[in-house]
Amino acid sequence: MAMLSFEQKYRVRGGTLIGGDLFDFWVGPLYVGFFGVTTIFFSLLGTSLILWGAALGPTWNVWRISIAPPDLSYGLAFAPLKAGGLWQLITICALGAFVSWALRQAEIARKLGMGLHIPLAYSVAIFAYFSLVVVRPVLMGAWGYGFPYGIMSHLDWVSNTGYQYLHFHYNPAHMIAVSFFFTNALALGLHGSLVLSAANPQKGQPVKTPEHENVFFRDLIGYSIGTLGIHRLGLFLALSAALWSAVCIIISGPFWTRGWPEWWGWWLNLPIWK
Ligand code: UQ2
Repeated sequence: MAMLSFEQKYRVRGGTLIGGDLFDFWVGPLYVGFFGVTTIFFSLLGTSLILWGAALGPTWNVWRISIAPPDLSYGLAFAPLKAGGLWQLITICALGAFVSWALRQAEIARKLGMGLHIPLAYSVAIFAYFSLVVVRPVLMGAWGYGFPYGIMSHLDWVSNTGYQYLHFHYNPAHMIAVSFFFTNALALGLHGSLVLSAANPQKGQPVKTPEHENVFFRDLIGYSIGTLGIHRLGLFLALSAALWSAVCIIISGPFWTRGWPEWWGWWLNLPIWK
């Protein structure tokens, strides 16, 4: 439930990272701020460039529209707009919008006297994207190693890139990332179902408290991580999943060029087998 009269108390000046009072105001329920303006700017410009790229053809089928990065022959140089330059500008706009959004989160958190956990967590998602379209392409010497912006085309890129290393599931960092994603889904499943089951008791029964939640898991597995603990665990699992995903793609190419199954040769090559 929105409590605008209560929220009014917290709608105070200050906490901005740049520009002082400039843009330090609200429009309806939304805070504007310097980074609200830059978010809108990069989003509109980036979306316009995507539409321009789509208009260049060859299709308006939303599943097949794709804006490709430059050919590998352009290396790390700027490419002509119709030959990957649009992809480069769109990438700059995307990063501009994402980073603006993170800084907007930081300003709002500072206004409210909160910790910076939210912008920090969101920054890890930005880093996962950054590692795909900037870190790895720069380490490999060409923007052409970035992924194309299209619904089917980016899936094709993932499949092709995976097969270039024969069997990507043998990538040890990929194994760790996948394990974190699955464990994250398990933890959120446990948490969501536990909270809803406590908040929705049988007919005529009062809503239950965290004491009941603790007892449920102590009865079931002899351990409850607690209400604060489950959120710390969830944040850890989610950030770990994104960070290991970044690791698994950054090492593929810049630090390992053969098939990933072959990497496990280190085990067979141990001197203990001699
Ligand atoms: C819990 C608790 C919650 C929860 C959940 C648990 C009251 C509302 C889900 C149970 C979680 C445990 C035992 C950790 C499971 C570990 C992994 C790695 C999945 O105790 O406190 O708060 O939502």
